[in-house]
Amino acid sequence: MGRPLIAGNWKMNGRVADGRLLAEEIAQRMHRARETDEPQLPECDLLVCPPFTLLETVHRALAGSGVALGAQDCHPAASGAHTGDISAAMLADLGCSHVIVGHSERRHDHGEGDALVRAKAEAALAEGLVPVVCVGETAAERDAGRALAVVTGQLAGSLPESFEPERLVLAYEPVWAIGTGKTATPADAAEVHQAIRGALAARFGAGAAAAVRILYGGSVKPENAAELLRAPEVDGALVGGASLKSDDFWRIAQAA
Ligand code: G2H
Repeated sequence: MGRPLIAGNWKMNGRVADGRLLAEEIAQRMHRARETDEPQLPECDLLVCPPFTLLETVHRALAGSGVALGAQDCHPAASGAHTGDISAAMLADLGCSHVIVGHSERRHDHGEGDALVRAKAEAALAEGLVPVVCVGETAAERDAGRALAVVTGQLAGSLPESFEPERLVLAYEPVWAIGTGKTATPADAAEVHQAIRGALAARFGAGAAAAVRILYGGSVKPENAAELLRAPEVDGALVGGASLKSDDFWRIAQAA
């Protein structure tokens, strides 16, 4: 496995002062770890994805920390008459290097389907951003024994045409485990991650499939991070609720 990625998805949380404080706390931990070796620098890459309204503030607070900045969504078009939307170019302009696309909350709250998610991922790539493409099954789909079929189907429809493993991140987030406190077992996660890796190998070749990072997301906490991150084929975590406390986010990073 390559270097893991721990990504914080702040979702629709935080006013400017909250975002600044949280980002400053993370940055300070990074600076302190670099200067004193105690606590140790996490052996992973770190990414935070605040809401659009906090991107500029967080970008400033993270400057020089080595923590990357991402957004939670983008529009597939570069500009134009799309009231309320934000393009990948605008995100790049604000200092983002990553953007989450196809998160289940957008798939469900906004009816986003695979074709739109793919278009967003393509738009991100065109602006030099790394898309974090999310897939995951619902509880009903899992109970019906369709988890792997649903996830590989979403994958087939959501991935951009050109696939460069270092320019793309995947996230498996079982919908039933998101914000519910229910976590997939390491074996559940490994089974789906293996299926994702297999589908990627069939489409893009074994080398590319092995090199792409596949994150697990869904109620990742300091208490369960180590065992999830040790599961086969798990290359990091997409952390929601627990990324809103710098201490928890840091402990998860230390577990990687
Ligand atoms: C899944 C995850 C982050 P949480 O949505 O994307 O959120 O950790 O709160 O389940």
